[in-house]
Amino acid sequence: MTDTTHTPTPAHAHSDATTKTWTVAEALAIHNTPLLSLVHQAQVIHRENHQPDTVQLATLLSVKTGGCPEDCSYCPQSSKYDTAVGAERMLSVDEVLSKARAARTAGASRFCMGAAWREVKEGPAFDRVVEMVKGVKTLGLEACCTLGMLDESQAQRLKDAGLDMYNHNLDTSREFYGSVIQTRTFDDRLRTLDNVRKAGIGVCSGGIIGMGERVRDRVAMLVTLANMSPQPDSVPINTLVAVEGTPLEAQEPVDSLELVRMIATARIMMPKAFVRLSAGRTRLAREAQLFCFMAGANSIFYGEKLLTTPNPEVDEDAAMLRDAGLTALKSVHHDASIEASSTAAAHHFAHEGSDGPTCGTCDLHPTA
Ligand code: SAM
Ligand code: DTB
Ligand code: SF4
Repeated sequence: MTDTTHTPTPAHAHSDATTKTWTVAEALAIHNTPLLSLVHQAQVIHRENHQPDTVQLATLLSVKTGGCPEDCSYCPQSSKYDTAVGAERMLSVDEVLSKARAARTAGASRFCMGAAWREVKEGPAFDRVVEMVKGVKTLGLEACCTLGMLDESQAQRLKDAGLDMYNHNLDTSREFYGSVIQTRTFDDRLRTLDNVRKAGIGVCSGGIIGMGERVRDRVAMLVTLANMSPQPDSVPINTLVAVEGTPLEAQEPVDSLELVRMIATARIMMPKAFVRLSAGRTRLAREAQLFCFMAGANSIFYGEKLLTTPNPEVDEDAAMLRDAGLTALKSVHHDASIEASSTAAAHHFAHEGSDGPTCGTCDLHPTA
């Protein structure tokens, strides 16, 4: 049970949130604030730091699925567990760029490529990822990768190819980490994040709730992230997708209000970060998703699949954003070609649900 009996901390008390050293006690106090006061504080901070009514759309693609040697208890791609996901061949650069083009047409500004690897190894597979990154940049999209552990020179190679962001999640607290993953350590994760940061690539790091951790573990993870210097640029908050065959297959789903608390706490502690409402959206009614946006989430994974599990349909998301008057964020890098992609998003949302002959601009929608 969440303790909601103490006095809420006023928003202005966290004005130095990006540079202060956070403690678990402070984070817990924020997290356990009465919900409406918590969401109000988070929304005030959100508006001071971000364009309101705007959501970043990032499309994910698994470029190398399954057969991973790691034992992450939540993951259907681990070869240690008997799940419906098997080891597949790596996609070609052309296959990936065709998916990236489709994501741009649908209105995404960021394209994130994932591989079920423990770590990057020099060789043809990594060379191919480098080509994928260059190609995605040529399309005017922001490029993100999540490939497991990286050393400094590999991070530099990705940076030279144009990589904007690297996703590498802490997943949970240092204390709970060993209950979820045994084949690598929390410090291994921190080392890769340092290598990413040193190369000048944006840091995307967050975690998963609903794995059996305590609230204390959730906020301790946020404390580690918020005490990084600088704080991460993006913080994905996933709720566990309990996949059959994984050790966590029988976990009870997280209550959506717990997710709202986690997002609001992340927003207050890391005012400038993009807080991404990540895996688990198919279980959320759109009202719950909008409550997450109220609490400071301003990014989603957009596209009918995450890596191996379903995500809401593009049309469903487009309708939710349209009905709430939310627009797709233009690139955070303000590149003219990316503006073109978000114009495509605006176009997609405007046409969504309208009747009439096919639109001459995109061939996808009826004209308004
Ligand atoms: N292999 C790389 C790694 O672990 O960093 C990259 C891909 S891995 C699938 C990326 C992240 O997806 C994990 O760190 C975890 O946070 C998230 N993830 C994986 N399976 C999940 C699940 N069943 N539910 C929620 N999030 C999940
Ligand atoms: C993140 O935090 N969540 C994404 C992305 N980063 C790579 C992955 C979610 C994966 C959910 C399970 C699956 O689809 O396999
Ligand atoms: Fe492998 Fe990443 Fe899945 Fe862990 S989360 S098993 S490292 S793909």
